Amino acid sequence: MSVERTFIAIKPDGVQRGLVGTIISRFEQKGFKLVGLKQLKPSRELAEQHYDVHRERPFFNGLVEFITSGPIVAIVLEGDGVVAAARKLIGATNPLTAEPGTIRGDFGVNIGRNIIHGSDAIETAQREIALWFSSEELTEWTPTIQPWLYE
Ligand code: D4T
Repeated sequence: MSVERTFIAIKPDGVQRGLVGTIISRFEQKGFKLVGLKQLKPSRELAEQHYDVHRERPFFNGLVEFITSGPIVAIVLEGDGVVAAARKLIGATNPLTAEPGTIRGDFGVNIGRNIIHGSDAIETAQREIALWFSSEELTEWTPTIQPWLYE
């Protein structure tokens, strides 16, 4: 078993469209544990740091404008293989080609409004969690259903 943590952000379009509860439910129902959860309006500096790898891409400025335009919901999830599994639940970057049944496939149509972010690797997740959350904001706890999720 590989217990991991991943960083998820429900982007301003997901919040504005009232999808916060639905999206969190999908991760809860899958069996992943919430260890961090908050709503915030990200600063430009935070958004630029988060998307630093895309700094030279043509969509960078628009992406930062979008992410800073309204509240986002920042989430840390924990579970076996959660980094890759959450990416599968989220679906392909372009919602138009994301599989039905995935979050982007079910709720989006445009790459610039793709509802949600999820870390793409364990190392990225560690960097993003440290960027968005302080250690005091993360809760260590054991769900009572744990024995029904893991043998
Ligand atoms: P994020 O990082 O938001 O989870 O998305 P992905 O990991 O699935 O995809 P990405 O890093 O390639 O893109 C980051 C972010 O930029 C937006 N974007 C991307 C955009 O607006 N136009 C584009 O052409 C691309 C490639 C969408 C996601």
